[in-house]
Amino acid sequence: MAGKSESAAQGDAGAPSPDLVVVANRLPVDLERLPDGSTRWKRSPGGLVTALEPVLRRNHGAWVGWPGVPDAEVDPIVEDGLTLHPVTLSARDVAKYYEGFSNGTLWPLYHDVVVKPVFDRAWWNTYVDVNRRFAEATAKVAAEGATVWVQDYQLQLVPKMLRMLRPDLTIGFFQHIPFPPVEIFMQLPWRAEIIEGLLGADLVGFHLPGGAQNFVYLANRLGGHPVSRTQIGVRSRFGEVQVGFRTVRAGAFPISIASSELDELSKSRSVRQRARQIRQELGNPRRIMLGVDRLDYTKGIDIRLSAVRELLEEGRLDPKDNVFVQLATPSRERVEHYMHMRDEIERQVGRINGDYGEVGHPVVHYLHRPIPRNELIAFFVAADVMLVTPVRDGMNLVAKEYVACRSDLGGALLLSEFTGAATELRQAYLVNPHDLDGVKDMLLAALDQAPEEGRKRMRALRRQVLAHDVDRWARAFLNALAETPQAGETGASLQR
Ligand code: GDG
Repeated sequence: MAGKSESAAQGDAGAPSPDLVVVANRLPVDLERLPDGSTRWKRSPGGLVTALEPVLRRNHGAWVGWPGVPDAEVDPIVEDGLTLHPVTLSARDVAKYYEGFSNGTLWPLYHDVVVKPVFDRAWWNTYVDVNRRFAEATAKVAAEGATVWVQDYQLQLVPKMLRMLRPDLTIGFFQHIPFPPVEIFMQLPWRAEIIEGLLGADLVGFHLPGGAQNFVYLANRLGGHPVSRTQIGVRSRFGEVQVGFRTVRAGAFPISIASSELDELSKSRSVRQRARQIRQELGNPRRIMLGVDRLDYTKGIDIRLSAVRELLEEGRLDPKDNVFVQLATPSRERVEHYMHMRDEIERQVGRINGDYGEVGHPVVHYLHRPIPRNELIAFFVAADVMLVTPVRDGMNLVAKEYVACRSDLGGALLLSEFTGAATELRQAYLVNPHDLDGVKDMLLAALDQAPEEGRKRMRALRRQVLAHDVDRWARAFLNALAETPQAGETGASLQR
């Protein structure tokens, strides 16, 4: 189908056909099932929605995604000129495509094989099937010559499938997690299919140049052919791969946060007050250490706990005037590795408190539940040292959020070198999370930093985070997509 389909001419929901379509595993709203069996929509404000909403609204945008509950057959909804198109997933789809192939195979494989990926053929078949349904749903709604932006590792086959259905579209893909080196990626039994899937896009974006390089190298081995500089005749900041008559570009677009919004919120009187109250509730310790993560084995929560434990054992950290708060959001609770990891972390927390806590004064305060946004911001404002110690992380937005919340120039950021954020946040206390002694020393250095040194570092970190916000990220990607060789006229005239 080369042209506009019936339903594309007039969107299913009665709105005009969108010139810009975002395709993501999840919609920016969650469907909630109430006890009486009825349903209602609840907004789920993530960074991606904040970044993309304005540009989507300027372009009669649409969003294609799963509403978050299985077997929900719901109609598209129109909200302020933005149409949301739900893709239905059955409970079996969720188990095999989402929990299985996405989070039991691709997630560990792309994060340095931290745990062993499971290669299951039935999971793969469902991944192909669900990707096809996302591609078909998108093909139905996009206007003639529209721009489509596909997000993340759950949908890597969509670019190729969509191009076959709608060759008139300009297609971009952004990978939010790392893209692994050849030695690791080649383990995947379906490696060629994934690379071919991604090569359906005109532009494939990654957080770091290394991810783009890995992709171009793999594409060369498994899919198309890289275009040499002499062939293309220009110096390009993008890697390029020739696929038949098409040229696919790959480049780095480090994602960020809505920095100024967070900066403002963190200065509000209510947040400041709550931050003071948090310190009081913690027993007015001299120093508060903080961790904020989805409970995921890539985030290195165990490493921070080991560092704190050893420092207590060695008498280098006084349990009377130091506390560590770990806020852990429940995540992927039905995936096996996540169940084990939760048990292990809670055992570590229990041991530290058993050995070093007092009644009414634990050393580690651990919450396993989602925290409201404003409460989280108050914790950022209260924390003296923020611990971000993943063994691998595509970017890590928490590190940037902490910095955006410190207009007082207080606090210190302890940051793993294995996060994407570490390439931008050079004035953080950088650590190799595999070197426990190094983490311990750096944690003490951050806790004991001289106030002037701390302010100097935080000022530099804030300059970076406030200047490079998520809006800039979205524009950079869409501009680069509009400049790709095949981008149609509609792509070039998108209101960015
Ligand atoms: C993936 C990549 C990449 C966490 N707990 C609560 C809460 N959060 C918010 C944080 C932050 C977001 O969730 C987590 O983002 P991260 O970037 O830290 O990590 P992933 O979820 O793994 O994200 C990552 C990202 O995609 C974007 O491309 O940076 O590398 O793995 O915004 O603040 N928010 C609230 N309550 C919580 O309890 N309100």
